Order: sequence, then structure tokens, then C-alpha cells
Amino acid sequence: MTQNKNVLNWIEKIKELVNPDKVVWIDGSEEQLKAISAESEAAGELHRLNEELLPGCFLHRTKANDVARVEHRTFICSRDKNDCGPTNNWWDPKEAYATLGELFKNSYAGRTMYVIPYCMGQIGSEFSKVGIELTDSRYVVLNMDIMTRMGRKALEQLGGESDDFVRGLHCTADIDEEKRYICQFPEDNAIWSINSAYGGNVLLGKKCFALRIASYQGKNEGWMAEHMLILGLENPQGEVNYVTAAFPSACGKTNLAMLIPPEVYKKQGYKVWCVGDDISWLRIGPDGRLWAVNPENGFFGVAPGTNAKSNFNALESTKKDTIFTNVVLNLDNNTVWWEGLDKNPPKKAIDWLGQPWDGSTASAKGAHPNSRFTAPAKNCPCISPEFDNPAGVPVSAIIFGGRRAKTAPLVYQSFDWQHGVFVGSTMASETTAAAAGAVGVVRRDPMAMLPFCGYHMGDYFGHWLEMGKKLGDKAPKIFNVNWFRTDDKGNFIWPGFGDNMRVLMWIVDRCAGKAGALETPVGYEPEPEDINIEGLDITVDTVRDLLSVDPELWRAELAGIKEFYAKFDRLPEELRAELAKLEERLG
Ligand code: GTP
Ligand code: SPV
Ligand code: MN
Repeated sequence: MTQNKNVLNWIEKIKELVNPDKVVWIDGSEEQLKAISAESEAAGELHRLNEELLPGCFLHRTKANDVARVEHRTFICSRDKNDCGPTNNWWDPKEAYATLGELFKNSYAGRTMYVIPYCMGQIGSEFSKVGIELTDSRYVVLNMDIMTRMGRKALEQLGGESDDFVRGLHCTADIDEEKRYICQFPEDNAIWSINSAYGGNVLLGKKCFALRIASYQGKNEGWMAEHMLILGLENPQGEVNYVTAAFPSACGKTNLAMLIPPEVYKKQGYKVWCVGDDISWLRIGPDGRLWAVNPENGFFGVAPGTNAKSNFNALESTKKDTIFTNVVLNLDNNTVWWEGLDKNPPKKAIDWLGQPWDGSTASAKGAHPNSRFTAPAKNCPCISPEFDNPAGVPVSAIIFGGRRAKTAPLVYQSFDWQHGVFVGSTMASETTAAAAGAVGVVRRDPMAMLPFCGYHMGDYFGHWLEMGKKLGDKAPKIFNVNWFRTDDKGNFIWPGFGDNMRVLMWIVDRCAGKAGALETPVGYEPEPEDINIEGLDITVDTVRDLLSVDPELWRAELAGIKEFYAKFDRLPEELRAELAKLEERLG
């Protein structure tokens, strides 16, 4: 499929190491992909769902020990330990190659090696980047087909001479969690992943390339790779303002990206368009503004909690050509179910572990909390007309946010870009099921990039500050939101989901200079009356409560920030200055 010697020589070298039975190049044709899904079905890896209700859809179950990203087994293998920084696991590349080399040796014996050329970003765009993933997993091939622009066209994008592609090597091996490694080699444009067959560990174009490797590339080339959704908010005059938002894993990006406006806005003609739900590549455009592209081509979304009310558009996106992973199989009609889909769990069903399940076992969940759907972006009813535009969309606002039961108010705006970088760098959120480990523990997750920054996080903050200097007065405004404040009983106070639009409206109006604000110690806030609550059963007092800044909690927050910053040998002075200013404002 290609004459590119860099590609061919690399594959020859890997073949010698892993010793596959045969090699299959993925050309991206419907014919080939159909054949591969038929093979998967025959092998019992995929279960075909109801062809009438869910045409082209399949269910897949992973091994029970392989259901999420594994941060403790993920490594940044930079030559110099200092380039990896205090927030990543470092591994000397020589040692990593040697250890993984042993594991990969003959790992493909008796297996087929699939060669997946893929393109992150639009085909034909000068901003796009090509990767090649070698895998023994048909599930990976089929997911990569949904998530990226792949096949022959990706090789054409690379061209016959270029050496500029990310070399991804994956092997399912034995799915042994003790021998599971996800290694990024930023200086070599390489990723080696072994002993997993789950999402972010193995769809190498996603977190491994489009965030870890790409963030490193962006630092060197003057752009940014971020864990951000991109949405367009269209007003009744037809003008569209674009915002990006960085929330940690399973904290609401997919939901915000495709929200349906509440009635009060819908009837006036407001619309929301989804450009992306997980990853943004951001560059400074010819006009000096910041422009965002979604490098992906599909959604790898959290299933639990997705329903017709919370996220209609996501649910619609999964109605055809979708792969469901670790959800419940409804035996009555051969469809799928998960917690939060509706109030009627199927009585005759198979749970995510493959065991009979009757929906009444209150103790055991039918779907894994990190069960997911892989759906083509073009299925989404509100996919933006700009989705395929290689120039991307101009960004008016950048929003940070996370799960905080108390401290963070519903929304505030940073005083300026530098303060906004400080706000992003000190983000904290409760952990979720998207990564292996405890759930619900508050941890610092700067810019929602803690698990995804491919280099020293102090330098990453420096890069953010640098980008702000280049953008000058054309820089997007920076905000922070928190949909997850709880009352004394632990219930969410803010209705969330589509109603988050009410907060977006203040944000967009602020960017346009149309909304006022109050100055608080943490940033600019709306007056409670500035958040439109028409049609909600909460009062202005509730909004006031949601916006409150408790000095005591914030002083505890200061201590947490100081402790976090103390980890950094390289922390930009500007951020220490911002910390001092916050301390002063809090008194
Ligand atoms: P990743 O794909 O892991 O990066 O996650 P994400 O940020 O796209 O998260 P997603 O939108 O899938 O949301 C994860 C969970 O948060 C789901 O169970 C949602 O139902 C829930 N959620 C999303 N938005 C809101 C909200 O506004 N309020 C509340 N209470 N829950 C929300
Ligand atoms: C996340 O965990 O942030 C995800 C899912 O988007 S995964 O692709 O598994 O990383
Ligand atoms: Mn994500």
C-alpha cells in the first residue's frame, strides 16, 4: 500500500521482533472492515446486536482486569528524567525498550499483525498528523476505524518520503495486568502498549498520540494538544461562538459538547453544535486568534448516565455502526442497557462480565461504570458543519472544570490569561472509573491533563503562558465551572446537563462584553440574577449559594495548591506570583 521506506523498514524491524503469522494492511475499505467484523463475530469477540433497532452495532466484553486506563503502568520514556517531570512515571527509554522488547518477542506468534495507518485531523490538512498502529486485535482495528480517518488515505496523507509518523506498537499478549505497560517515547515518536485491550490503553491515536505525544510536539512546534471538548453556540442571529472545555475523564465533556438547549433558549432559536468531545489541537491562526481542531473522527463515550434526557444526541449517535464495550446485553430484544439509561433494567440479560443478570440484583451493576460506546461523529444529530473544516474554529472562551462537592463555585472568570493559567494549573477533581484505582478521591488534575501530558508539567504551564503572550489581546477568556456541588445529603444542587447552557450564556456574553460581573477573591462571578433560571425549579438563592466562595474552604485550598506546587522543580514564577495574589485577596 506504500513505497515509503521509513514505514516499510520500521514494520520489517518490528516483524522480526514479534514474529506474526501474517500481516494484513488495513486499507479502510468497507469490504475489508466488514470481513474483519465477521471474523470477530465468528471468534466470539463481538456480538451482533438487533439489526433493526441497532444496525451495524456490536457488543464487546473485555477481560474483567482490563476495564480502564492504567495510570500507574503508563510511562513517559524521555531520555532525561527531568523532561518527564514530577507528575508522570518516568522510565529510561533504553530500559523500557529492553523490558518491553522481551515481552514483545514472539508475542504475535500464531497471530495476525494488522497495520493501521491513520490520520489525526482532516485528510489533506497541513495540521494533521499521521500514525501507524500495529496490533493483533481486530477490536482495535474496528474501533480505530470509527475514531480516526484511517486506511489508504492516511498513507497518502503521509506521502512516499516522510518520516514524520508516530510508530505505535500494540499487542494484546495475555492481558496480564502484572505485565501491562503503556509507554510513550516522545523523542522517538513512538508508543509501545502491551497486555491490555481496552480503550485509552490501546487505541493509540487517542490519549497516547493525540495528547501525550502531541502535547510534546505542540510544545516544540508552538501549538497545544488539550483534553478539551469543542462546541459552537449559535444565537438567533445565526452567529456562532466557539468554546473549548477541559474537564477530567468522566466529568462531563461529552455531555456538554452535545447539549440540547433548555426550552427558554430553544424557543428563541439558540442552537449548540458539537465539534469534538474529548481532544482539541489548538493553533494560532493567521488572524492571531486561537483556532481549535478536533483530531478525532468518533466518540469513545461513557455509557452509564447517558439517556434521552441527559444526552439525547449521544444516545442518537449510538443507534448505528457503534461498538458497545462492557454494557448489559438485553436478551429480550438483543439490544443494550446500562445504569441510567432508563428505569427498566431488562429482566433477562447478560451483565458486563458475561454472567446471567436479572436487573434486580441491587448490589451488582449490570454495566461496568466505565463501559463505553464507540460511535462515528457523523452520527451525531448536532455535529458541527465545521467538523471537517481543516482550519478548525476560532475559540472565544476556554473553560476549566471538575468534580468538586464544595469549594469551587458554579462559574467564575479569571482576571486575565496568566491568572487563567493559574486556575487551570490548580484544578482539582474527584477521581472517576475512567482510570483504574479508587473513585471519588479529590486530586489535582491541572488542565485535566495530569494523565496525558507527555513532558514536564512545569514546562507545560510555561508553554501555556507563552501561548498567552503570543495571543495578546486576542487570547480567549478563561473560565472555571463546577456542575457538581452537593448539598448536605450528597445530592447535586445544580441540575446540570442541558441546563449548563445557562452558564455558557453568561460566559459567551462576558466574551462579547455584554454581561457584568462581581469581583471576588477567586475571580469574576456573575450576579446570581445573571444566570437565567426560567423554567428551573431552583431559586436565585440557590444560585447565590452555588456561586458562594467560602474563605475557610479556600484557605484549605491554598494549602493544597502549595503542597502541589512544592512538587515542581520547574514552576513558572508567574504562577507563584498568582498564588501569592490569591492568598492576599483571601486575606
Ligand atoms: P471522558 O470520555 O472520560 O474523557 O469523559 P467526559 O468528560 O466526556 O465525561 P461524560 O460527558 O461522558 O460524563 C461522565 C459522567 O458524568 C456521566 O455519567 C454523566 O452522566 C455525568 N455528567 C455529565 N454532565 C453532568 C452534569 O452536568 N451534571 C451531573 N450531575 N452529572 C453529569
Ligand atoms: C478518558 O479516560 O479520558 C477517556 C477514555 O476519554 S480513554 O480513551 O479510555 O482514555
Ligand atoms: Mn477523555
